[in-house]
Amino acid sequence: MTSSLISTTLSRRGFIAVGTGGLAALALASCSPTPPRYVTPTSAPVREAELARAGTGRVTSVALRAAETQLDLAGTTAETWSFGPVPASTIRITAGDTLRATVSNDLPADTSVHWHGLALRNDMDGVPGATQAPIGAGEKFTYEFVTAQPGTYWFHPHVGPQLDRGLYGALIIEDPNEPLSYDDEWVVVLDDWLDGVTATPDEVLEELNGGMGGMMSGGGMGGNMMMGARSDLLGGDAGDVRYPHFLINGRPPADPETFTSAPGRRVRIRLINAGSDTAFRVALGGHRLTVTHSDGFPVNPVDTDAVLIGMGERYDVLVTLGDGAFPLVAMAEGKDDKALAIVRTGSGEPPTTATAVPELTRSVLTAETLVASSEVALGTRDVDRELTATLSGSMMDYDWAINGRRFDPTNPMAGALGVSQGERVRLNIKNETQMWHPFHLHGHTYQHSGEGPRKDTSIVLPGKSLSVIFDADNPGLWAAHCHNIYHAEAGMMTILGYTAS
Ligand SMILES: [Cu+2]
Repeated sequence: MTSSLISTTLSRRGFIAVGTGGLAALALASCSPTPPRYVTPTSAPVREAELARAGTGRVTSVALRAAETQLDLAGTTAETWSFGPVPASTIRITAGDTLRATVSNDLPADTSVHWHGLALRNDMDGVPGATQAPIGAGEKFTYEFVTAQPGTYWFHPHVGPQLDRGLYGALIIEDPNEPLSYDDEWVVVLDDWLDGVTATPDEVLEELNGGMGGMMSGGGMGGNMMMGARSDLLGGDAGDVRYPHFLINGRPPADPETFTSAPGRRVRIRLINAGSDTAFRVALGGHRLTVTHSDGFPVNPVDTDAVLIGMGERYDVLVTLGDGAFPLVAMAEGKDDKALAIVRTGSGEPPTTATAVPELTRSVLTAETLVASSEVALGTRDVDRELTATLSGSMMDYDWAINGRRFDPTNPMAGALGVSQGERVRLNIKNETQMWHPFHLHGHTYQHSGEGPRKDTSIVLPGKSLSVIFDADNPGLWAAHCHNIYHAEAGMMTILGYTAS
């Protein structure tokens, strides 16, 4: 083994990785005779990439306080963790400006904040074990970075299954030269909820880690594992976890948010799936949706009746409003339940979850049909490097993995995918499991092969492969993982590392 040599090299550079189990040197275990050295989050290439972003110098400062709280779900009180309200107050900033977010951790546990979808400086990506030490209980950490690309993003912790609590919010990066015209803009954050109602996310993870085998032998009978969630759109098994509530902007259907506008007005709706184990099928009763953006990046506009949105994905849609009161529904795919908000432009009884929404079963858009706008298409260029991420595992042993390896936070670079700065990279994501996975790459917005959309999170169906292209232009160590938080925590995660020259 030469890993000790490599960890010596890295520790001499002053870099220490911190896993959830405690301090650990960043050991680069590898079977090859000369394992690669990777650029570290605090290295010169990371600083140079940030300088190249040429920000405006204007700074937007926000304070995020993570703390224990109570969420009122139409009469059910849930003890949870959040950044104030659920979702957190939306952060808005203009592209090119610097976001300075000071996070105070008043939780009884480590935490962090990951800025989902942003090509930001690596040391601000919020992944303990790869890009920073966790923010300990009682500690503060200030994230500061240039927001280069306009679009719909969001933020959440990257520690354990904390994502499945109330610790999330939208991050909207406005385009100073916005090409779309619309009268109103609404942020719609979808979530599956159980924290403080039926279990905590940590209890769910423990139950799932026992696997279906453990459950059948009487091990984990917590009743949070869901079997038989079926969705044709997702190729079969839709999810692992049973949720008592599905929320839009933190509210259940019995106490829905009402968006008020007027007939004929054009609305931009920014849809964000902050769920942990649920894909949603979203429609607005009585309306067609025009999809304009996937994961923050523009696509050639497409009209549809509904969109399918996996965990971590975002879609922007434009709608011209009719006259009346309409249900904005997010059907929990395969789980026989839904989230609801109300759009009101005129008189009429408020819709409920019982209101028929025929749009849900008409045309349902998925990313495969989208084409990137020409201004964000990556363009033709020879591929310099081809990488494969094979997704494996099953419900039986809950042994989710990438390239045959379950992520080990004490040895995060083991099995890392290496790239060199400046390369055009093809990444083939092969799903060899019997379940769909929303694959997410940090720090980059790849393009689905061919003319496909720019995205950072993509649904990969069971038994299928997805090929994506990206330019390795953001040096550092970047997590790549399933955005089912329970799959990621069980091991379906790896690191994309830029090799040091
Ligand atoms: Cu998964």
